Amino acid sequence: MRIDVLTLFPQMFESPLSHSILKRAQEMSLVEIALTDIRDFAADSYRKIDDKPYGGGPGMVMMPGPVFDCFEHVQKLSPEKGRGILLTPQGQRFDQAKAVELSKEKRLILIAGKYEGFDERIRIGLGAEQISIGDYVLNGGELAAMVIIDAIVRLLPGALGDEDSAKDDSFSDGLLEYPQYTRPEVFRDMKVPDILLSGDHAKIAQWRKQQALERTKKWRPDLLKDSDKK
Ligand code: 6GU
Repeated sequence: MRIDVLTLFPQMFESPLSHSILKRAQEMSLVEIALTDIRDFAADSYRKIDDKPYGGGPGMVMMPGPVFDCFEHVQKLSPEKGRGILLTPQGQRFDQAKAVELSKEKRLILIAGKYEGFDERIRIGLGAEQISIGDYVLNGGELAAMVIIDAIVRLLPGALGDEDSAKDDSFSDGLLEYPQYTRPEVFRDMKVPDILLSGDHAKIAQWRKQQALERTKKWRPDLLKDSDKK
């Protein structure tokens, strides 16, 4: 998979991309992540990429020229056309189902902008879908892009090492994850449930399913309502 990110702050991505699973997935060539600075496509020597909104109002709006030029340049960097995604709080909410869907693409082109917004012609002209990571406002799309990259890359076959570990995650079956324990058997008077020490794998699987269901009911009943609708 190839992921291109168009951003005004490519350096923000350095640390998240150079640690842990994201680092290893790139080293293993499961994913190639390329960052392009939108400011390199500014038309003037001041490297201006935003301007005051027509009609007045606070903040600055990203100009269409640099984003279009940057997008068209990036698209040519690889033969695969790619699925364009605009990161904006007005987008469709990102969730695990979306992560699974996007993890099957050959190429994604993520466009991170300033929170005040994009000139409307960017959305219309690029025909990109809009994605938000939740109902709150971030200063820009960069952190959202990193969240999306992280959620997608861990789903790529081989990324986690242990093939089964993504399947058991919270949300992958619409439920929260069952409780996990490791050594020691007793910690500050809290004991690991006997069933997990029993060696009875069928009973353990049944117990885990039950636990997952109970904690979802208690902590995230909205998830159960969602799954009724499907
Ligand atoms: Cl994708 N961008 C911004 N600026 N804020 C957000 C967001 C994206 N998703 C949630 N809040």
